[in-house]
Amino acid sequence: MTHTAGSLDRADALALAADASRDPSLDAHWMPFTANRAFKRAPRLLVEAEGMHYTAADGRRILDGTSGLWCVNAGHGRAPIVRAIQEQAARLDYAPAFQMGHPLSFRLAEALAAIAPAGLDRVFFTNSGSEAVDTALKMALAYHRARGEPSRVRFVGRQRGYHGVGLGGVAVGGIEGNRAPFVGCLTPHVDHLPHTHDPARNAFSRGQPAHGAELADALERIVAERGAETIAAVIVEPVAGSTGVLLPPAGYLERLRAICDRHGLLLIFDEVITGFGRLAAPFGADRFGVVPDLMTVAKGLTNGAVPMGAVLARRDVHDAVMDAAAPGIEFAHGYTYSGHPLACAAGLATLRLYEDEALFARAAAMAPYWEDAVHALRGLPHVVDLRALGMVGAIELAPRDGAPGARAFDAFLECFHRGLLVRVTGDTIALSPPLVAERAHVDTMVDVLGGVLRGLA
Ligand code: PXG
Repeated sequence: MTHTAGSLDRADALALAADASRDPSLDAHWMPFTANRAFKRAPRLLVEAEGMHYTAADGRRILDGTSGLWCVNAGHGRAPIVRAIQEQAARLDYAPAFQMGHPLSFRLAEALAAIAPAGLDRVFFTNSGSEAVDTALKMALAYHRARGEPSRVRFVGRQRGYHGVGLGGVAVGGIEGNRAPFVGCLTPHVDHLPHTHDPARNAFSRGQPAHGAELADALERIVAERGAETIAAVIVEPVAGSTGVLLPPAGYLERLRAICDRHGLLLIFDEVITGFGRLAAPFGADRFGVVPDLMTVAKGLTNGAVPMGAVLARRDVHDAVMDAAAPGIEFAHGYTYSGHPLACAAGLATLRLYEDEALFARAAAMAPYWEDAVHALRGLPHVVDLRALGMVGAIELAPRDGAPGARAFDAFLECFHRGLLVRVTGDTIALSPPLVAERAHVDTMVDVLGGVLRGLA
């Protein structure tokens, strides 16, 4: 076989890129939600993970205070999940998702329905939280259309909501920085509830904040202005995660549920972060005793080991769409990798592990210790609020003059330097350790954070 010079170059380049003995070039990978230029000047690379720890490229052990990105709820490198993925990859790598099937997706749907809040027992698989959100929005439209109310095309989201990065999720999301660049092409049919973060009344609350249930009444005003017959659904995170761990005021979610029921709106809970034990209950819906009509999940569904998301639908929402459809495909939606065999294998092993190790109950048992540990940071420099619920925590700092977010980002860098991984969003440091964390891990997190806060400009 003869080679042209071009293909020799190509072979050399491929060999070079794959050569694990050399540091990779960082140029080609355009990184997500990352300050690419700064990162590539001073990269932070992780190369291994086990249990509660990462190993950085320079060999340092890093305590994982964030379950990766809120997803590795059972801790890293769990053997039953690893084995399930390996075995599935060897047995059936891929099966077409449309008009064909394989047994594992049905098993996983059944397992999810078994642990989900009562009534949410129809499951649509996606590959991410963003896809789950866009799927749920489409389902809401399909449901109303099926029931003879095609005029219900509007959505209600909430300020400071994060629902991923699909155009639907960005439209209902409430982060201006994410919306503004795309605003011209987003659905104009969206209103936003006010967010519930009210440090003036609720700073340093323990558990759910006492003040703010009345903020749900903004939904009544939107309904009055737009007309109930134009609104399909309301979407909120039970606890807003990405924008700083904003807890729902006592009574707030109940009130949203009641207003939705009064006006025939579907209530969507985006449980991409709050699902799978994060709030010391299986789902936020269980924690708060409010059941939505549609629920989006991802992240902890597979312990982060294979990408996967899902929408759980109330049975009658599913049935309405099925019953109204002409023969053939009932819901014109789906992904090549919906219910991917590797993701299903990982999901089944993950749900089993949560059950075998009673990790949601473990989170509930650790939560009071966790809450005390987070609140022990009160009084340290710059701390203006502390929030904790289940195994989530937030440390809100006063912003530096003229440089919002800079103080918390410095804290993140310094924590990493001292061997602790945290997340920052704005001037809030967010924590969400794996549910297998021991008290000693919690103590280390608070010790490191205390030291970092004391040294911060
Ligand atoms: N909904 C919610 C509530 C989320 O938190 C998504 C949807 C989108 O999921 P995907 O899988 O498409 O990313 C999310 C994702 C952070 C952080 O540290 C949060 C997310 C993702 C990355 C970082 O705040 N949430």
